[in-house]
Amino acid sequence: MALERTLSIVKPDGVTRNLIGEVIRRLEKSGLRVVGSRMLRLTTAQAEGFYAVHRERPFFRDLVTYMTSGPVVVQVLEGENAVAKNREVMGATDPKKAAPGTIRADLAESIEANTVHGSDSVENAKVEIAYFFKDSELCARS
Ligand code: 3AN
Repeated sequence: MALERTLSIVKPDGVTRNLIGEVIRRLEKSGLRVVGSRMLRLTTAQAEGFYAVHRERPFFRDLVTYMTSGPVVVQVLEGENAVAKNREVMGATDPKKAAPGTIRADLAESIEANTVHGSDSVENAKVEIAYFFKDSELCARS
């Protein structure tokens, strides 16, 4: 098993509904460790840059509007197979299709307001972590 890092975001619906602690509780319970964390309100340019791979998708503008609608918590998680583990705890993008007991099945409001983001590969995790954090802002805990 590989020690990995991944980027997690508590999205505006999660922050607005006071679910930051509940999300982190579930992630920590799975064995993942928080090694960096910050709250911020994304600018339109930051949200567009972060979701640039979705630029041509029909939901892109709505997604940017939603992600800038309130504060988010960006955090870096570390652990064995952290990328896959985080996505397992999150559940599928569409909460209707997410497995019971996952964050999205239990807490998400819709496919857009789906409470959390998690990197989908080790390569993308590196890019996404660097988008928000300098190395010096992360505290290794392994
Ligand atoms: P995930 O966050 O599960 O990796 P992606 O990367 O395919 O999913 O999509 C990024 C974000 O775009 C999702 N978290 C969701 O907020 C939004 N999104 C994805 N698909 C749709 C859709 N069909 N309609 C509306 N929003 C969507």
